[in-house]
Amino acid sequence: MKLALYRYQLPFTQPLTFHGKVEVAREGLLVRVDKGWGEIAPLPGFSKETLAEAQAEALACLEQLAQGQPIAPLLPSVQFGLDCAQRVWPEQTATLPEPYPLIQGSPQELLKHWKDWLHQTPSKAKLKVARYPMRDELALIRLLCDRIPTLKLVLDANQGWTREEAWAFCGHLDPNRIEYLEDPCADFDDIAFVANRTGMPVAIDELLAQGKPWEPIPQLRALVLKPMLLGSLANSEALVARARELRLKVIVSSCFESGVGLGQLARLAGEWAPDQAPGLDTKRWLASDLLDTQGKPDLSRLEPLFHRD
Ligand code: OSB
Ligand code: MG
Repeated sequence: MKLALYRYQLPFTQPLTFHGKVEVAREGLLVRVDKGWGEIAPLPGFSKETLAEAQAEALACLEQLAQGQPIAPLLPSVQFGLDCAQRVWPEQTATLPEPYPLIQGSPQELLKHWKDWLHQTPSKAKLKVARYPMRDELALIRLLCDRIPTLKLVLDANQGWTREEAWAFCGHLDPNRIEYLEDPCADFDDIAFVANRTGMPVAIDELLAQGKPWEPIPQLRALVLKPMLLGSLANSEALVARARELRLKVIVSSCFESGVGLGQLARLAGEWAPDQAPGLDTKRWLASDLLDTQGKPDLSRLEPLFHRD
């Protein structure tokens, strides 16, 4: 059995902030099991494990596989990467809707340059909120909604507000122009309170990765699934099944993976949510990729850590 582990580093096109941590490059691992590849890339600020911890566990798993032993990794990114590498992937059938644009930048910059982002007038675009003064963020949202009457916004607060702040913010918005607001607060009780008082459609993302409790409420529109944070594919699939039961949308979302992980996330989205545009526009923020012209990982861009033929 061919086994290998590689490390990569891909610069961002500009520094990005993840829960207050500024990062200039994405670092992660690619794992190979026979002909299968997987990506193991904990996201600083979002994953509970560090890359060093993931690397140590991935190496231990490969040693066990090399000896013909079964593996049971505990870290979500390692579970995800090894599950992908060992998965039997079905033929790709669905053609997915185009990923919606992921807009980043300060309201000041975006108030000037929003046209650069939205010249192709997508039906949906995602904007981060709870980062700058509320007045500035609201002014930007108002401008975008005024200028592009067909646009619906996905807002993501990344759990950045208290109940009162979220309530105040949502009170200034027209819920009809918001596709949904992701993670306004850290706890579901607060999210439910705000959704109920303001009629704002909401979605949960980080709450799922944190394993916190939630329940269906009328304003809950979507489960946003980040498989890199959720771990085993079985864990993500259980959430897909729950979403179907509750008639919630499923949005497969990335954690700034390389082309290897993004390709697999697109295929998972094709299986789990073929009618939903996935959240894979993170690609735009990576200055280069790991894939060669045939779409295979280019070994010259990878640092080998483990190899067994
Ligand atoms: O805020 O949902 C987020 C990527 C990495 C970490 C956090 C987030 C994201 C994304 C991915 O927004 C893109 C998307 O979901 O549209
Ligand atoms: Mg989110």
